[in-house]
Amino acid sequence: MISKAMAETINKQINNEMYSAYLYMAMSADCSSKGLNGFAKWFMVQYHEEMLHAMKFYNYLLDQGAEIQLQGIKEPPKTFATVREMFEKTLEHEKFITKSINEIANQAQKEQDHATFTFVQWYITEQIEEEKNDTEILQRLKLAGESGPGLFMLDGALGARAVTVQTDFSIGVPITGAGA
Ligand code: OFO
Repeated sequence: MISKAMAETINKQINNEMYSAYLYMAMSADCSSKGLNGFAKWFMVQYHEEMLHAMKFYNYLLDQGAEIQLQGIKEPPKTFATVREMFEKTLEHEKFITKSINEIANQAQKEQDHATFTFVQWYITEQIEEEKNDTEILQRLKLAGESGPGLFMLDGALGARAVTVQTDFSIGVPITGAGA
């Protein structure tokens, strides 16, 4: 069993993760409307990853016998000036998520909640990957250029990204493990 305060924090984090999914879905839609189908796919794969992040927290609360309290999801921006702006906003958002994950770990330590502290380690590692991916794509955008053949090439490369995470949550979500 976890504390009420910890359940509140995790419920808030479910909302953060759902907003992440929503934000990347909005970016995917904007890329699609601009004919950038590779970027659109990359962001849609990211959407699935974020849904998994939300559902892992959701299942953790259920496993701990805590109450699920779903909150309203903020509206994401509809359009973005450039692809570079999307990735700058993505990186900025992921830094915010890293901070919120670290705060969960801090709270768990303070409460001597070893279960949550262990559980959140998966997210701490995941955030290294998230920030790294966005930083690398920003570097590639700088090298390739934001229009013409460079952008077209990068669109093709990012379109190769495939969904590798669990997308069916009716079967539960393991607390640890790669399916995760
Ligand atoms: Fe993008 O890591 Fe969850 O939010």
